[in-house]
Amino acid sequence: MAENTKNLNFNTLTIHGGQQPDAAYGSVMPPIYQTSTYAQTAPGEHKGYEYSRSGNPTRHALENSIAAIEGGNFGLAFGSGLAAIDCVIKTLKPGDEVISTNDLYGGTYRLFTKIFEQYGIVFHFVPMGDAAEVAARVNANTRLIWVETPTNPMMNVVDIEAMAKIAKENTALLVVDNTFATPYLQRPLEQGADIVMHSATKYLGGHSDVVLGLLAVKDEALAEKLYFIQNSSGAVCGPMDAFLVLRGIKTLHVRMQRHCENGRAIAHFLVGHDKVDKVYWPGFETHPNHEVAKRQMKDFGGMISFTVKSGTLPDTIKVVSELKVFTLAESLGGVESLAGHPASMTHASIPKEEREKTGVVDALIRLSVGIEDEADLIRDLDQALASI
Ligand code: P1T
Repeated sequence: MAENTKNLNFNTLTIHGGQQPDAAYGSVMPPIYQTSTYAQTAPGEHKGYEYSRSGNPTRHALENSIAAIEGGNFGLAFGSGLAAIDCVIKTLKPGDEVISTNDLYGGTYRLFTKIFEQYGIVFHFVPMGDAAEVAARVNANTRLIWVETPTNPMMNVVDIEAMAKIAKENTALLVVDNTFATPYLQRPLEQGADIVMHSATKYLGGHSDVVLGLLAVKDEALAEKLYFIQNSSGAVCGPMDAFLVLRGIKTLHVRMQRHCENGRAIAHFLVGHDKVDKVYWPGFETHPNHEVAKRQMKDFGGMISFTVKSGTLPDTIKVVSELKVFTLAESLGGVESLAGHPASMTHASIPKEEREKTGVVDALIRLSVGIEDEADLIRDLDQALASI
């Protein structure tokens, strides 16, 4: 991170964190260095870059930005969120064990169970509301505690400090997938995590126009280990995509503020609606982890899940299909509001009996509340619910 940006506050760091005007012409945004390679004056003599898998100035600008806004010292950018997760798990070896949140993004679950279990890594999926339950699963082989908070799609909130304590006592590392909260709401590295991971495809990019993953860490030796894997496995992002996420991050704080305001309004609208049964949003005092959310998050975000009261699949499909301002689509975190049906979309890769244990039933709808006009969003949900 650039020396001159170290003491700035978050709303300034999103714009300036780790950034310098470009050395060549002083361009304020880093140029998109769309190049695979760099001229050398003699073998090994170059200006800091030799091949774009190993390093690219536009990617580095983004890597410096994520390090700055997460309060880390090092950042790494990948071709997707899953590629970033893949890099973290590749620090392990056969026989190593991971304790993971039981309710997490379906693609993460698929990567863990369908790919890495084949290589002898052992995963335990544990509800993390009660830290004692996690502590009880630790053994001599535990290397990582993997936390997603708030969880996708059930909005459970995991106590990061409690997990960090368990990790430290057992010389394991704590990884936090901070995709739903973003560093605007939640600061895992300051709360004791070793690695922060992002699907930057979501709020950091913020405009649903790019797929990209990020990691941020404080520790240099850990950063070097991850960099070795990033370069060796090669799942880096391209410079254009790095540029887009860098641009997105500059408005993160402004967008998040509105996501939270709209999210709050919609959560309260849904909770009083006669066609709606349960509403999952950590801002409610009745949310089982509300106290933890209040302590570790600045606000409660724009992600909400709810169930349709009739509980039937046809009614649920009808509601998401009738929406006109919300778009029925996978993904989240963009300026536009999206609605999803986790059971058949984002979490279809989790076996039905597994997903239903965590609450991902057929009647569940997930909303990514965008930054449009609040009244238009509420009217849209109201007319879709009125159709059943
Ligand atoms: O899609 P990708 O950039 O590879 O990121 C994977 C990922 C990791 N972690 C969380 C919490 C996520 O939500 C995701 C991706 N999620 C969706 C595509 C979704 O609609 O939930």
